[in-house]
Amino acid sequence: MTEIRNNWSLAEVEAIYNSPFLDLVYRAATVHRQFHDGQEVQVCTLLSVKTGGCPEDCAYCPQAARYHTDVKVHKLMEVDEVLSAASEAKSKGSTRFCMGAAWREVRDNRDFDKVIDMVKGVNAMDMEVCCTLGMITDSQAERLKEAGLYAYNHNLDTSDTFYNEIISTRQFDDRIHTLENVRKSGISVCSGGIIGMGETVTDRVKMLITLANMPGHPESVPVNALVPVEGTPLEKQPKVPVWDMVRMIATARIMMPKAMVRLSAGRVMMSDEEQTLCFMAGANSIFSGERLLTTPNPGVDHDQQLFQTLNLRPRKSFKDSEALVVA
Ligand code: SAM
Ligand code: DTB
Ligand code: SF4
Repeated sequence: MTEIRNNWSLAEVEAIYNSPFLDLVYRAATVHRQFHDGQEVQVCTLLSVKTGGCPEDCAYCPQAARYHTDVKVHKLMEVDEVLSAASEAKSKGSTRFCMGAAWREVRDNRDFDKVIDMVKGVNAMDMEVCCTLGMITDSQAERLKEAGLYAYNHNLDTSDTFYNEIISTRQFDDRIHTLENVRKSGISVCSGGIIGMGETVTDRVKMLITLANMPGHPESVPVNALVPVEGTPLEKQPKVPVWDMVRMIATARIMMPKAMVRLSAGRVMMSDEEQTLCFMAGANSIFSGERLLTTPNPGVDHDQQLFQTLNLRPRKSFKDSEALVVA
């Protein structure tokens, strides 16, 4: 049986990432089947509850105030609007609902009180509720946990060494610190990154090692392909080759066998066959709906068709916590 490890070395993981393509996919698919149902894919929905106007300078992000993109700034949504979007997402088959805010960090103010009410409301709908709000302190994480937050997303995005090329307004260690606060509070950790920003394979592998060598692996690892947005410094980046996406997903799957590996941003640029390769390589979750946070995503109908073609079943919510209770 595959063991769960926290001592991955650079040379070893580079060798996995660079191994012959079909062997890599076969190995990842094998590990995937040891830990997951191969026919099950979780369908999640994202909602941008506070859009644009962000003070940070993340080079990929259309929501940074300093870049001139088409994103319209929108203040924090009202709780009832968010809850009706969550209920619609549930009716369309989503079992996890993730609310994103274009904040550098959470502040202890009325907006945070509102987010707490959103979390309580979505939790009461029997969906896994997730937030991505920027940096949080330990007491903010505890408050979110008490409100019923299931998971917190905070991506490392890239390696510690490449990080400064992409973001200057905060440090890689700030990200790690927030993830520690999330972990301590008992909230499920969601952390991954983006490929296609000009990083090397070593950067990709180093990011995965930082995640997989944590004392506990993140329960959820989103792998995003950069969606180049006009007006951002990365607008001219070439499309990520599907081969890279598959290698990244397969390597993440092999290193973190129990995690949900999420085929996240970039699906609009991929054919059905390309997405199928990603599922084969161990991806077992997608974001559904016309929009991610601000950029386009394949529609629900298209995804349902693909699920039918591949005989995939949507995964029900809280499966991980059930496994914990049984174990
Ligand atoms: N402001 C919070 C933060 O930075 O943690 C939460 C929202 S932020 C938009 C969430 C994640 O979206 C980022 O960490 C990044 O991985 C991803 N993201 C943003 N823009 C993207 C793009 N153009 N292409 C791919 N992923 C992107
Ligand atoms: C993640 O890793 N990808 C999602 C979710 N976590 C929050 C966000 C992707 C955002 C893509 C750019 C946009 O739509 O604004
Ligand atoms: Fe702000 Fe998050 Fe976008 Fe960075 S990724 S600019 S922190 S919204």
